[in-house]
Amino acid sequence: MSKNEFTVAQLLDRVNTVRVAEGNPRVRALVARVVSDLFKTIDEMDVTPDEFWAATDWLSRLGASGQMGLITAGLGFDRLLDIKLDEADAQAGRAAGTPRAIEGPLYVPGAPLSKGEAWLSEDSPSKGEVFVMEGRVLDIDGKPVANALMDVWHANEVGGYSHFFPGLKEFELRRKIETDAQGRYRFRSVLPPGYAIPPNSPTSELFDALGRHGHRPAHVHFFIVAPGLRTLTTQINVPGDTYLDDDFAFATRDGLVIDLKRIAAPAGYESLGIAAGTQVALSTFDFVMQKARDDDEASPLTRMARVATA
Ligand code: MBD
Ligand code: FE
Repeated sequence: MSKNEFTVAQLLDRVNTVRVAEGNPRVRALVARVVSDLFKTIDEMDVTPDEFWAATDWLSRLGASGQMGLITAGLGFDRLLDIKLDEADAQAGRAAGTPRAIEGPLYVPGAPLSKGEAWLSEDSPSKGEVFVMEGRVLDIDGKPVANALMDVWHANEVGGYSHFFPGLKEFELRRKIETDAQGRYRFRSVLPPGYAIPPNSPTSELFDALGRHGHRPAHVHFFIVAPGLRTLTTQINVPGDTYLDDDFAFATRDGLVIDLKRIAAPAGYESLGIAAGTQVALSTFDFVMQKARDDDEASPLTRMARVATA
């Protein structure tokens, strides 16, 4: 029998078993599974060499563009991971508190920190309705959480996020707010519109080929950390958006579409630059955090920071 002439099955077996060292068993098992599935896809769907090399070229361009996180969101992987966590929580009888929602690829660490409240659009040319969101951070027993650290970030009026979109200031529409002694937070910003994937990019290439749009409904991201509590990554949605139930990232959730009241502001918001009588879109929303089962669940690290320290 020849040592160097293979059938597909023999080649796959060689690829998946050849080694000179132990390596990492988990990585070995995962790569073996993925390679096996791809061999099968190529074999059963008669993938041509041109199709295969076009796919690798697209992946190379995707990596170089920094848009990997758009593709994982748009193909449902971010939401899949959340559904898996929700399922584990339901199994463990700990499905409670504010629902989690995807972090997305557009978080940036290091936003300015302030106590109790923040003005995300202060010193920024961002346009839009004056938006005020306020409430408390609570634990699942309803106890206010003082000194919780809340990162909040969202897009500007054209769907651009600072750091990723040209022309915005470094931390424009990004802040970190520490809740006060009563667990309260509040912020002023501009009400964001939706987001759309960049045109003429590896991401738009794929979604065009799939006949899909690349729109996310208007949303605001949150990442909340407090000692002993399970870190909460979530997102609120602005009601009424065309894409509310048709998010390209599949990340809208019941319970996270806020109520918005268009009112004339009462007194008490002057520190956010809002004189009484100013028209504002106001939302009151409490975030409810689970107890952490271990230190890892209370980790202050966002998803890519976790990878970097793993
Ligand atoms: C976003 O604003 C976002 O939140 C996600 C998940 C993907 C692309 C843009
Ligand atoms: Fe987003």
